[in-house]
Amino acid sequence: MDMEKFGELMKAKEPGPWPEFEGIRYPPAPPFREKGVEKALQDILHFQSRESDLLICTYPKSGTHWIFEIINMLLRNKTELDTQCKVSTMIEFISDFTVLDKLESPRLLNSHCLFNYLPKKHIENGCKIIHMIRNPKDVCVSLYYQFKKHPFVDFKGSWDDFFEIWMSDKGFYGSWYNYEKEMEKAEKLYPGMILTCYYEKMKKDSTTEIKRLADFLGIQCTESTLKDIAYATSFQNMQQHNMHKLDSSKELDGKGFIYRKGEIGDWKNHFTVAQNERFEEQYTERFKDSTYKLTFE
Ligand code: PPS
Repeated sequence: MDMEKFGELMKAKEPGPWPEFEGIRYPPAPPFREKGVEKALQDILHFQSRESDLLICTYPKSGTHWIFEIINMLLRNKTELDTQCKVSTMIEFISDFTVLDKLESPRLLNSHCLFNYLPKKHIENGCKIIHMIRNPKDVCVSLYYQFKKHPFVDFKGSWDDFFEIWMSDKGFYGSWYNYEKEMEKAEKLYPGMILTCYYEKMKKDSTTEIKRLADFLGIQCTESTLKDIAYATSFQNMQQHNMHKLDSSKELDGKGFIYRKGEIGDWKNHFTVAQNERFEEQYTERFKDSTYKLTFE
């Protein structure tokens, strides 16, 4: 979809009650508002996938824009940032899927929806999924800034208020735990179909992680190209060059929430000792059986 049109659609409505379905809140994107969440999710399930489609799956604020650019560069064998914004291929933000018909294969799609709501055909075809995961404390902080700065979310609360929203699983797309556990289950059920990338590993050693990604996608890449991609997709470079892409919050203070800080451990600047203890307790309880090993600094 044309970015200007998308921006207009988002602006056309006053902030209203957040779309909700089965106890899960969704962002006020056009399809959720126009069709209702249930119908929008059904449409995604029946989306006509191509066998060559690639799908990036993330819980919000886990590095979606970052991995989108990396994969785009690998696919195009280029080291320039894409002119498209990742939201233009974000399936739950698209009201009419025919806009995706015009895209050349392989199409690079993305979604924050739970695994069970991803296009059935994509799964049946055994098409590749790239899943990025980030430590939930930093996800929580990043989401707080999105809530605070996104004019269509209209969140006027404090960090303490947002922390409670997170703890009660009331952020967008439901609980982080639920999302990641569903993805982990799917990874076991469909061996070889899903590659999980860790935000923190990507940050600490981008070249090695990009090589792992290239291998998964079956793309040959020289060491020098890998390094160039790592440089081009560094936070500083993406922040400097991608700010013009849809990030409505930049109008507020010249800084957006999509390319905010891009660091590991910003949670330490927000969590109180008591909040950290409560978070740790919940994390230990709800994520104890997970094979995903996350680092927080
Ligand atoms: S969204 O809106 O849910 O799609 O956001 P998403 O892109 O998943 O996540 C946004 C956070 O990712 C950070 N980011 C990066 N980190 C490191 N390197 C690069 N290149 C990069 N690009 C984006 C971005 O800054 C957001 O995290 P925070 O902690 O808020 O800065």
